[in-house]
Amino acid sequence: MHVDLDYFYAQCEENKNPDVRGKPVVVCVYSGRTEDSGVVSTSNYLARKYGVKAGLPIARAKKFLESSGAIFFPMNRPLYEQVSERIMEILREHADAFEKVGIDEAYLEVSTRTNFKFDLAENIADEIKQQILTEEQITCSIGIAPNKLVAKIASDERKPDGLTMVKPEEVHSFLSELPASRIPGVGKKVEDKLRQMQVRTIAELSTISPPILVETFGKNLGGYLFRAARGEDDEPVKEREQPTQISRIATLKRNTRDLSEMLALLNELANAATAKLKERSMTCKSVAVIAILNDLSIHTKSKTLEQPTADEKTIVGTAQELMEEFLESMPSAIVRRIGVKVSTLSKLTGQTNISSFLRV
Ligand code: DCP
Ligand code: CA
Ligand code: CA
Repeated sequence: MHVDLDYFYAQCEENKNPDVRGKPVVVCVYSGRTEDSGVVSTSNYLARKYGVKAGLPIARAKKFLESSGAIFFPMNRPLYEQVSERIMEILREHADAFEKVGIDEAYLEVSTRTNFKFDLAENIADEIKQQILTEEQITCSIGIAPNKLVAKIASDERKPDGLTMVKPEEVHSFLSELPASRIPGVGKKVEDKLRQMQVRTIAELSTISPPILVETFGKNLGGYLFRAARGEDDEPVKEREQPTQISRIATLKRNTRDLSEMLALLNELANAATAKLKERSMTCKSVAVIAILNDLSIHTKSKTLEQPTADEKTIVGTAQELMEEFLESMPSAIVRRIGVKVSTLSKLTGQTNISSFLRV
């Protein structure tokens, strides 16, 4: 099963700002250079009717939507991450194995719990849609198929609020009429090349011989296209482990034991580790610095924080403190490379429910 949330960022904004319902909604990534510079991140389906979609320059979107009453929002990533996190927890409960593949989509293995019965999978999909709608007021589209590839294509078939089931005996007919561009990974470039080969549909793609595909697209992509055109895919749904630590290491401009010479790089590394932490919606409870000396020996010094954090100031400040202590403790150390590591990680959201406490 592949689940993809509909016009996700824009739907989050609609829920947060109920007044905008019924109007075109556009979520923008402002670059900050001029008032309207930047691009559209996504838009609701009403705005799409005006031709406004991801990647369009904001100025053009404004033109397309002139006097439509459209509302423009700056991207509010933390909000979307929180909503996503809660929805992923719902999805996880319905799967034998669960693989999140982006902020708004995931694969669910449901073979065992349905005993390979597609009708039971359809019931699960209905339940999921209902539960996400009730708990988060978000609609999604779901594809059910014998493998990940076809499920992904199917989830895109009836958007928004779609449910498309493709049973094994239907894979061939389902795919054949679709444009080749519906195959994940077939972007503009591949599509152009295929068009030069008179290939528009997946059925047409399936008539191209493997040697020609490999010659045109290389071994990997060519082989993938050959199998994809036949709906073949045997990738398992992979549970992704949460990382237990995040570290960033770099080499100093020159060897030194002068903290002031290290500060700029140290701060940069601490900021980079913090950014990664935030990207994963996580907090850390320990911070460490790593020092690799001119004799290549490796030293670390760490500190446990009073409470979990993802705050730059705290992490940068702690890293500086630790490096200072390290240098004092090793009066002869000449440092070549430095690093910052954050560990004892936990999820920022979902922490308030009892089950996540019990899991620790
Ligand atoms: N996104 C983005 N820039 C892009 C594509 C996507 O910022 N070029 C963000 C905004 C989307 C989110 O990722 O809301 C999910 O991307 P999707 O491609 O799944 O698009 P939507 O969920 O917005 O729309 P759809 O209903 O077509 O799935
Ligand atoms: Ca989506
Ligand atoms: Ca998506």
